[in-house]
Amino acid sequence: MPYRATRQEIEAFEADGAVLLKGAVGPAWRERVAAAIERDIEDPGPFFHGYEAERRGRFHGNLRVWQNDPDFRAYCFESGLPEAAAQFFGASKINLLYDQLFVKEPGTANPTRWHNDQPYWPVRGWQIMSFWLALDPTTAENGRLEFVRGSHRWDRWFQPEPFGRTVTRSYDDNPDYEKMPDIEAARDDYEIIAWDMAPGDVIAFHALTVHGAGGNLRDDVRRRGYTVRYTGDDARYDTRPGTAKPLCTDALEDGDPMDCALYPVVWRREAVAAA
Ligand SMILES: O=C(O)CCC(=O)C(=O)O
Repeated sequence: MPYRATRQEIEAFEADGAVLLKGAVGPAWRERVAAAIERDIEDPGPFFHGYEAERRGRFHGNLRVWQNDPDFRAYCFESGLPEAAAQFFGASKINLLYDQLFVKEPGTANPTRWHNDQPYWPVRGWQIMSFWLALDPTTAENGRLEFVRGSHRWDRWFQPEPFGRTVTRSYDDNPDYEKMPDIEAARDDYEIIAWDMAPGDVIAFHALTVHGAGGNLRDDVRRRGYTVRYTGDDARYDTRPGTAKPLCTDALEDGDPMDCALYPVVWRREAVAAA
């Protein structure tokens, strides 16, 4: 069954830029995603961006994994999250932007730096969001996500930087972007929101919401997160500098609607109405 966002969840998303969807993903999907994660760790697809941890542990990151594994693909297309995205925006059409893995094995102390996502992505528009699925119990001790409440409405675009010291991927400078302030050093100046999560809980958040995560300081619990990102009616391909190269495509020109093989349409209101 597609997840049905409540009015309160939609209002919280609009006001805060992030909302917890308790138990949004059931055990059958979780099992399929968890098995696909192990397959990707064993034999990563081409956009692997993991790194050895500073002391112990290991971080496995990868993106566009839906193109390598039928179970990731099925989750992105059929899990009901596209329809949930349509509910959050009142959209008539949803495209898959991409999916991404963030696995912090026990003891991986590296935090996820504070950032907002849209500066990394070659897309403009407001209807752009992510769903971060927890596969493990996730708390402050093993790297739960944190969000700056309402920061999606700042209209501030922060210069992308690589995640993790050993990652060589770089981003072109964009003169219209600004440097991310040191939020960690001034946490009291921001209203930071976070939720402990159980497996199957999802956080829905806007592409401009500033967020980060702690390291996994537990020895006994993994922290497997799997994010799927969708765009709605007003999204247009954007060739501005500074975006992630694996998300750029020659199939689109600046200003085009997203529809193409890389960004497939995964939900349409008229198709649902016709059915
Ligand atoms: O899981 C993490 O540590 C980071 C997740 C994230 O930044 C995202 O999904 O946009």
